[in-house]
Amino acid sequence: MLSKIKGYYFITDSDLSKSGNISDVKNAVESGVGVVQYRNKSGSTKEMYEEAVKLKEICKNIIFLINDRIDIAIAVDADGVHIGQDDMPYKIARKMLGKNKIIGVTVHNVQEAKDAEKIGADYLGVSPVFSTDTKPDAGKPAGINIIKDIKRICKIPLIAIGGINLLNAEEVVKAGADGLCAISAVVAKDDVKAEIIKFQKLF
Ligand code: 3NM
Repeated sequence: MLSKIKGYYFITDSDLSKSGNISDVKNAVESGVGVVQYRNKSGSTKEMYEEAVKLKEICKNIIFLINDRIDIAIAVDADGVHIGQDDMPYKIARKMLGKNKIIGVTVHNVQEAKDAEKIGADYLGVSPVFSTDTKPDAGKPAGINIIKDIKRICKIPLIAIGGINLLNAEEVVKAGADGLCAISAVVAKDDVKAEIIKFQKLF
């Protein structure tokens, strides 16, 4: 299952989306992505649960992850979660989810990457590579070299995120990223599927 964590990695963003998460995720699945992460920072728990149920059905043949909300992941039997440095600690998340679920961890530097791999993370989200308006609290851009530095010492898949678009994505892939996520460069566009396919061609 982990071998699907590569290439273009889709994350929902209903604030930026033109046609909504359900339509975006259908497009992502149709364009052949291996993983979808449901990220919702504003909905109620009930709204999130109900949307996650629908998205999980659409993603039944690919990896379906939930951002941050371990309770929602358990409730809908998602394939796993993606957690940040300020979310539930990895060890507790693992205890709650069990050993068979996927846990990805956001890291901002080499030390966090080493720690996440050592503790058992299944993949790394390296962020923010470039400056982003999509996540106002993402922090200072790490720059392209962070990908090379982490790739040199970590074996688990590395997904780059933050300010990635079609102008800089090739550089991200060349630096060694196994996958990348570009939210605004995809979700805010009229033809989500066409944009995803452009990114997938880089791998
Ligand atoms: N997480 P865009 S940056 C969801 O730094 C997310 O952890 C980040 O959006 C992090 O591709 C980010 O539009 C948003 O820059 C990325």
